[in-house]
Amino acid sequence: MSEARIMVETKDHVALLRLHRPHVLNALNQALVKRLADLLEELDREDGVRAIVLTGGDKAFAAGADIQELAGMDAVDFVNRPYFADWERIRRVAKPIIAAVKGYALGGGNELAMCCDMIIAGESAKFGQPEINIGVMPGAGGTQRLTKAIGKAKAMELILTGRMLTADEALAWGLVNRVVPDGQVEEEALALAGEIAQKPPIAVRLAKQAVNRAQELTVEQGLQFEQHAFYLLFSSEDQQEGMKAFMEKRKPQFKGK
Ligand code: CO8
Repeated sequence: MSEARIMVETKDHVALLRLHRPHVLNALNQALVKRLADLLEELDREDGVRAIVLTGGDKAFAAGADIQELAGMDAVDFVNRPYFADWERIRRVAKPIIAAVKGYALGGGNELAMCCDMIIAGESAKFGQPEINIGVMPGAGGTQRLTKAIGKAKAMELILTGRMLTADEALAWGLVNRVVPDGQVEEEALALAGEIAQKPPIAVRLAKQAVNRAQELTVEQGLQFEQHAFYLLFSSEDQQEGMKAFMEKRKPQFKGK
């Protein structure tokens, strides 16, 4: 079996990516993260794809960075490779990505779920940043994204104790969009992606970017980004079609132009 196995299926404008390293609970080695970044960039360029679902296995979405691989690295390796470049590529994907999480989403696995735009959790899902237990700390965005998602006090508790959140706790703390029985996680995520895939693709992409700016910029800068993105949409055919269809009381036909 290839060390960087990810299955891809595309249907009705939605791509489903499935991480597959079950013997190590989908531990994220560099080859797997690179393959994921390659695939996401490819799908980002494909006109037929409008939304993406990322999932793992039944026991684990991903149990974190591959500790076997990490154990053999030193600080200079991280700089020279560079270890986090593929994570940056994932962060820049313009199309919406929904994580469908069953089982463990730990360390880099939770960070990967948080790189996605929404999270659908199965009842078995367990989220955490247990790096502290192996002598390190989150390195792929955990201290930043978890804090933005659930607030300082709760993020501090999870990161400093390494304890895991159940799916229901993750829902109550605002980390995930909804919790469904495990057997329905993929279906639910695909349905949400399918709903988004019906919307005008350029507006979806710009709206995703604008929401992400809310996490990164001042309100002043974020509002400026939003306004410019809003103006830009008035040069799209889909804006004309959307408004015309509303006035003609019919369903719009969006083309991504
Ligand atoms: N890396 C490598 N192998 C792993 C990992 C991992 N993260 N997690 C599980 N495995 C392997 C186990 O070694 C085991 O292999 P084997 O069968 O050969 O012994 C197999 O997967 C099954 O695991 P367990 O037998 O341990 O299964 P259990 O059901 O008993 O326990 C747990 C499941 C609780 C998930 C347990 O496996 C565990 O604690 N895993 C490690 C979780 C962890 O510490 N994650 C954080 C890693 S550090 C990190 O993510 C840093 C992030 C910053 C950089 C991000 C870059 C990707």
